[in-house]
Amino acid sequence: MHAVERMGELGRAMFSGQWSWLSAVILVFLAGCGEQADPGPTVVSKGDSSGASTGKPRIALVMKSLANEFFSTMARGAEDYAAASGGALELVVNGIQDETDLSGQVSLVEQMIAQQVAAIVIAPADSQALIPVLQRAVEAGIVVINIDNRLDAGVLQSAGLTIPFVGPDNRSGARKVGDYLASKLPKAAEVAVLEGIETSFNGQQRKLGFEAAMEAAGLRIVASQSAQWEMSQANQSTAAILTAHPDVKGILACNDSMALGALAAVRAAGRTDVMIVGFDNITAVQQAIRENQILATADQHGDQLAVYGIEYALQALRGGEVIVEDRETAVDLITATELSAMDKQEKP
Ligand code: ALL
Repeated sequence: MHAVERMGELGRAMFSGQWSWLSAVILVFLAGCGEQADPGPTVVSKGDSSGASTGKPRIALVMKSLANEFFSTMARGAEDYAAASGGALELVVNGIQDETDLSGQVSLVEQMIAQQVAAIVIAPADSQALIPVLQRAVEAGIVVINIDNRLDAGVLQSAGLTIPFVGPDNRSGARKVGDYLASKLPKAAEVAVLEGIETSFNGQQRKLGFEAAMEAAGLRIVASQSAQWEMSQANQSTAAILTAHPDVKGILACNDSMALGALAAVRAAGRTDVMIVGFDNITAVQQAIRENQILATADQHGDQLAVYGIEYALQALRGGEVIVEDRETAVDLITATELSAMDKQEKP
């Protein structure tokens, strides 16, 4: 059963692209009231990964939280690619229910090993915790490609593993977003950082990029804490930060879900003087940028990330070659200016 079929109205709206920042804010409040939309399964998958061999390579895309639009966009990009490939591959799309469900992701990889897929393209929920199960996949002869969040280089090395990585330079992406925020605030202004899951390499890199931008501009980070990539946690953290540091004028969120959670808290506090930035360029944040509610985000082209990983996997499967080279993908600053240019292109 497709994840969308199990996620209720809100999930359908998100997957169909009608997800507005307003629905995001509503979700924060629903979560806060303990009245969440149908949570659906912990582990979801799409595709016949156990079916009889069709002669085509079966490639499993293993993602993180399907409640995050970033990953539904990624899934769509992969599915479009598979459909356009004229049946060159069989795609199995998997994801977990929430950002912190590490054991759910480990068990997804175990299922893919048991089902003898040819390749696993994975966005790991944690840079270290997934390595042992991925090692088992490699030992089972499965091609493994790491996308989006880089696996820990030291742990890979001590396991004797080489897994190619496809993804952006998160530090420089965050630096661009941070520089833009800094250009809008006076020197010495107070800001706060909402971090991703602390053991995620991409979250760590984004934090470093934000810090470098703040330092260069002379802005003061007065609070920095993990909100686990989650909207509702970001909502709570931001509310607490605004109370403890009423002079905070900027929130740098390491992803867009947290930027939306921060936005709900800023509005609930009746504040109109706090600028928020995020990272991902999801549609709800694009809308909030157009409405001057959020200042900027970074586009890391989520729809292409899995595609590049699948291409890498196919290359390895066809040629039997061992791919060791990483592939760096683009990351671009998105502000109201970029969005209005994009809107004009779409509607000339
Ligand atoms: C990261 C992605 C996105 C996303 C986050 C939450 O790996 O790059 O920024 O929002 O995961 O799972």
